[in-house]
Amino acid sequence: MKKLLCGAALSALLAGSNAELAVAQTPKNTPRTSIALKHGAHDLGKRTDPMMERWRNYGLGQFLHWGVYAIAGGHWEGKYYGGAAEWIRSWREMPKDAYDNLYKQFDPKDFDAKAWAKQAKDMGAKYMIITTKHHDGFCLWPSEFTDYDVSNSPYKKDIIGPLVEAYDAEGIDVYLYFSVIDWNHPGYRSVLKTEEDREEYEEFKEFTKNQLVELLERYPSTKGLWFDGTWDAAWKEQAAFADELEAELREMVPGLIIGSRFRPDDYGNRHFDSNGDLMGDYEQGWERKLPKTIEDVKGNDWDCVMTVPENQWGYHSDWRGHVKTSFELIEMLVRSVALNGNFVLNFGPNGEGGIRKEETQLAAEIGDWMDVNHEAIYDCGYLDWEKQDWGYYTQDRKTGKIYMVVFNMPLNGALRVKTPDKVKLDKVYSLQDGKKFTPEEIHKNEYFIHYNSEEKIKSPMVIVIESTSGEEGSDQVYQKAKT
Ligand code: H79
Repeated sequence: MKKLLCGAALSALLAGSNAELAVAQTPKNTPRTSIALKHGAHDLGKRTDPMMERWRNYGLGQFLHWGVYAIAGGHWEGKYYGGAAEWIRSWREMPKDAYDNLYKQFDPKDFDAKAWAKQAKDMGAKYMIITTKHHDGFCLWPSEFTDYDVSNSPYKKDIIGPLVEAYDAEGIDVYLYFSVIDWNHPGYRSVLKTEEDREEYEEFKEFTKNQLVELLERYPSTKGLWFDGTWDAAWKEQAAFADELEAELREMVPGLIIGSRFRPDDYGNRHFDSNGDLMGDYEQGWERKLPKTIEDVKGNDWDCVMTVPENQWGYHSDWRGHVKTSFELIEMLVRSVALNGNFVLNFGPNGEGGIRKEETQLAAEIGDWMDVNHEAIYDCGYLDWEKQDWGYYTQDRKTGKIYMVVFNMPLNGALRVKTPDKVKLDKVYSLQDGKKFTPEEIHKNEYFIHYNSEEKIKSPMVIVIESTSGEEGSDQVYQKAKT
């Protein structure tokens, strides 16, 4: 430890007087409490205030990636770009200058904030995250601090305001996505190599702060900020700045929710500080991937953000490769909830502001399932019963009701349930039609719930268990074999 601190002090000396320049290398996941940090995690454990409780119980969210990249739609001069559509500016074949002039065509005739909000509501989303500014720097709100915004496009009008209003009206909480990477700002750097870089980056930091304050002032009903593009070496040096800025933003909106993807710690570690503690209100590292077990989430809140194709966030007119089905997405949603997380599904509207038919179809299918089964999602989380191959358990945090969400029905219709000691299954019934099941006790703490219907199951089915923790049953029937 002494060595590391000396290293930090030394690099501070070498880099100049500013302590925040001192990004020493520490191994990831250093055992906790070994390192004194000024800018590590400030509060350990989960937040329990009403705003965070609300966040925790959302279950399903919607992500919206929209910007001038939607105009290109993954193509430039007839050539297909296979990368993520919102990254097309970084493609060798597309001149930066051509990209930076796309905003002159931004005039989305089909944009209808209310229609988007209605669709999200019908899908069952409880919150929405909108890209106010992606890495390209184009702002979907009229910003006082740059000309590269929607007010200078032919559309002229604010996009964020109407979205906030429309989603608020549907009772869907709005979160603002903000990319710290900004390819348009002259002071932005991914690495700080020279003194001049550092000077210019100071202006960029001021600009970043101004824009964030501006967003919260303009849209005070914002529930949280979803940061992105914070992995650069330059940003990893900004522990003190980011820490102070985060505190200021939290001060502006009481209860504001910020995940682990914003600030680095004193040593440039991200998400988890040098002592292994989560920085921010929830873990924000589950992008296009999901945890497998409850151990993977380390007792933290978390969200998973997911694309419909493999890796397209912004609109790409030509999706290639596997496109996820509603069955797969519902499984991801249920797995997220079963492991105490939220699942956020991405939509990439096109350059005219229309939502493509594949996404509309998926939203409708998920919505149909949620109409019947939302009880197994909202307010639900992890249940400490042994996982079975048929699917996932979730449990309502308030009522204690247990939900079996069945994705793989056994050929014989016998769904195995293993309970902890002393648990009694009082009532077992189908969520869809209330039809009762009589569990067959096959061993101590082990049952079959027999699904015998001839009807073909078309979508994941939910069985509700109401249980009590009662007396231990007699052991006489279940004698262990001597072997
Ligand atoms: O906004 C979405 C993405 O654009 C952004 N975060 C989500 C929410 C993001 N995902 N990954 N990255 C940014 C890191 C960039 C990875 C890259 Fe690449 C690999 C950039 C260049 C190579 C992916 C593949 C993008 C272009 C090609």
